[in-house]
Amino acid sequence: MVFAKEDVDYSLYLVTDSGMLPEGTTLCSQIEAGLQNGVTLVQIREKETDTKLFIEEALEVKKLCTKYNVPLIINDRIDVAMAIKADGVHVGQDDMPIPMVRNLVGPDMIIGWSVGKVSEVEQLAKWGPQLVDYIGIGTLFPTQTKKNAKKIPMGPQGAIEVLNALESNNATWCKTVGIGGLHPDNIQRVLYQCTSTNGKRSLDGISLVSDIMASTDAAGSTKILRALIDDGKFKFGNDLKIGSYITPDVQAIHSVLEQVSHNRPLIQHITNKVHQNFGANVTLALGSSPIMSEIESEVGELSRIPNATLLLNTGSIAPVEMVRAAIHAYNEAQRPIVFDPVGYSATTTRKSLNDSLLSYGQFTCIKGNSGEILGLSGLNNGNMKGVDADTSHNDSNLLAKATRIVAFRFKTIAVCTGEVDYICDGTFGGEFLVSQGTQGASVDSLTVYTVQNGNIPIMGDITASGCSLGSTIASLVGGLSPEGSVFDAIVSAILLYKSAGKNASLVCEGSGSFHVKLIDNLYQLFHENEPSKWSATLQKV
Ligand code: 3NM
Ligand code: MG
Repeated sequence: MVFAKEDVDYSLYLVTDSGMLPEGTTLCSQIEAGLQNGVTLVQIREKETDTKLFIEEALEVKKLCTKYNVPLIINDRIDVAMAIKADGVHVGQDDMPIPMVRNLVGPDMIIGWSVGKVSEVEQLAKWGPQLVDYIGIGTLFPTQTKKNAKKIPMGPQGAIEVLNALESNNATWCKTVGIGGLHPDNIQRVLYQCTSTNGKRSLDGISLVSDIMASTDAAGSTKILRALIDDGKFKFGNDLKIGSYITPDVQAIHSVLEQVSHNRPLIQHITNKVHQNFGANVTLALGSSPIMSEIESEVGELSRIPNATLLLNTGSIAPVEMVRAAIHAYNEAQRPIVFDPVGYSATTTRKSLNDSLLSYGQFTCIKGNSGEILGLSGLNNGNMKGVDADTSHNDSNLLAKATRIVAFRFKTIAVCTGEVDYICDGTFGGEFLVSQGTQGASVDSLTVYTVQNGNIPIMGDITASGCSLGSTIASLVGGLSPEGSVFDAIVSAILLYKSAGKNASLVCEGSGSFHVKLIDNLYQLFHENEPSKWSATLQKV
């Protein structure tokens, strides 16, 4: 036993599989490439290897690990781990029960356990600090690596529930790594999103197989992973400043509109049929270019156009593969995505569709009506009739709380719309710290702002008025220059929309002309750019 348990670095944990080695490489050459470039922990996981060969290989790997001062863990084979004096063992839910493992290996060996459920966390907490040292939380995303996988991918939401369970059961000693389908395109957002709600912990690292083991350039692949973990920042929005936490003043709003006029962003709408025409006109009124594209093969090109922004509204959903490709492309291009989970929790179909899309990316802004935000927050699951805004949700404390929860959970700027709109920035500037959560800043510590302009009931008498606030937010966020503040842009969009809505309601003759007047007023307020004259007001809750 070389390693004191508290000195183990879980940040980049390589699990082996000699079944996927590229030609010209060996188990040891791939592991050494990893060790030379930032792997901090190694697990030999060889399901098909006979015992004698397993031991020979394990001894070779042990030499390498010793050379690079990295602990070695053996999967499942407690006998092998003891025989070669490995630093630890890793067992799954269907392997030997943990108390028996501890009896066999003694107090000093590291024991890891594969965990996917809250009940398993409760169990390890009952056992106390002497038994499980760390858990592999998975399966996070679909993976080809684990044959006959029994577990359904849990996404970041599932990992957060496990982290919360560790905190609520006081299992403070237990370290965590995420596993399953982790690759350079998702590890930063996983590390960023997966924090406990009390702000005290995030994953201690990521664990993966194929990204290194199956790589034709294991050294290069490891370097990329290492840099992403150490970077500590999920970059999206092309260096747009996220989370200024500053209440925008008239000057800031004026500047947002100027930037949009100058940059003329392209707003790709993937949206419901009812909203398409209205949303395109709203976008044009705000000096931006709409493109209503649902073509999978062009999302990459579109996302790389300067100031491209995606509005994703799930009211009538495009093919799921197409939508995922779009989320991936805009995240990859570091361009903003505004997500509108239409009818979230109105039906189980919509809930699972939205949940699945939410697990596939990072969103700059999540905007929903009170029913949707309450559903997303988990505060009133399923209590929603249809997709329209439900005006019965008017408990302001509850809505502010739901908005905070959504902002924190998705590390996004959450907007809850209704007679009063609630806005909360849960982005923490896009930064993450392995192990440290949000450095103690909890969901309750987030500031909520409201935008009000009295009741405008006629807003509810036209279709897609909520969806078009999404278009407005997307235009103002998308039009920012690199030094612009996303939070300011979102607040500006809501103030603009509510002011235009009020003006339109005062001069219209009914819902038909309200529709037209709303576009007129958005156009006029945007082009005259005198936010001091706007009637909507912003307040801190
Ligand atoms: N355990 P890759 S998923 C070994 O869910 C293993 O417990 C899992 O491989 C779990 O990084 C997994 O190639 C395979 O996706 C991870
Ligand atoms: Mg096992």
